[in-house]
Amino acid sequence: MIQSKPTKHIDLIGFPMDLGADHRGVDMGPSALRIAGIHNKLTNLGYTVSDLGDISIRNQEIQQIKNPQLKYLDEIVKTTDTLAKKVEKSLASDHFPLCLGGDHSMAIGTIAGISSFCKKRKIEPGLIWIDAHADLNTEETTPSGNIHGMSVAASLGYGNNKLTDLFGFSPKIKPENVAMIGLRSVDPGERELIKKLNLKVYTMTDIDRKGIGFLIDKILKDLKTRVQHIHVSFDVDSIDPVTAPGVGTPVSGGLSYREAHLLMESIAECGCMSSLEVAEVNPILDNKNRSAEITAELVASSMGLRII
Ligand SMILES: [Mn+2]
Repeated sequence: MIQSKPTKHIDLIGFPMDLGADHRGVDMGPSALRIAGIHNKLTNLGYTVSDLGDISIRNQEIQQIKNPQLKYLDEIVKTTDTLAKKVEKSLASDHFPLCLGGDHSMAIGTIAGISSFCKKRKIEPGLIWIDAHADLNTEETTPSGNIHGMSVAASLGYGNNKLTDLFGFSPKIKPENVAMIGLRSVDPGERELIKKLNLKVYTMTDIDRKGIGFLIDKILKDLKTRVQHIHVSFDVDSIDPVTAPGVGTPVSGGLSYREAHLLMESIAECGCMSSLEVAEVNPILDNKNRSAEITAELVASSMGLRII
């Protein structure tokens, strides 16, 4: 059974990272989310919120790509390690870490911090990955060399050991404790890993057929029986770009506004989420900060905001 529940104290941790992605601008995501009022939306729900500020990340202009299959590897390893330590410290203080991205390479750090926390307490972590993409590439399979497409693979122990071995252990999470939902753009190498590890993957086709409410309830019910910490990693590109255009890598055919809310409301109802991250808000591609505002609303839904 779940032991850890969302606490009343939320730590906001900004991760202004765009080294893991091709489209520039996601480094402004944390700022856009703050401007969208994420802090107030959470205090209005009764939480105490501490904004721990942004993790310092060196920008692209003062760095070089050493390995085109693993772009900006060193800086990503260094900064995700810093993030991991902050996340672990937040959890150890019985706070709820809410990480604001930044590209999705952030998850390598978030999940490492959670996993280290769980390991010390001898509890099992679980992951709900909400994304248009699987982020299951490695340096061998990546079509782009962008590390934001490798986060889940690294957490499962696949890929370059600098990415898999944060805190000196790997894997960070077991494949049976991962569920992915919203997928609609999967590379050949990722497909192979999904099959090899028998990952629980729910694509947009599954959502069309069975409904988001049914699927998320099924995922939560399954995870609750086997893990004691559920982390939700929300890539804003899971939402349809017609609704949320300001994302790092837009893909047509995503979640509608209401599907995204029902998904987050169902997670709140479960009362079993122990950490959350939102990734890939890109203000440069956005329309007057609309995508960040939608994301802030979805975060509020996942933390308990109700219509009535
Ligand atoms: Mn992603």
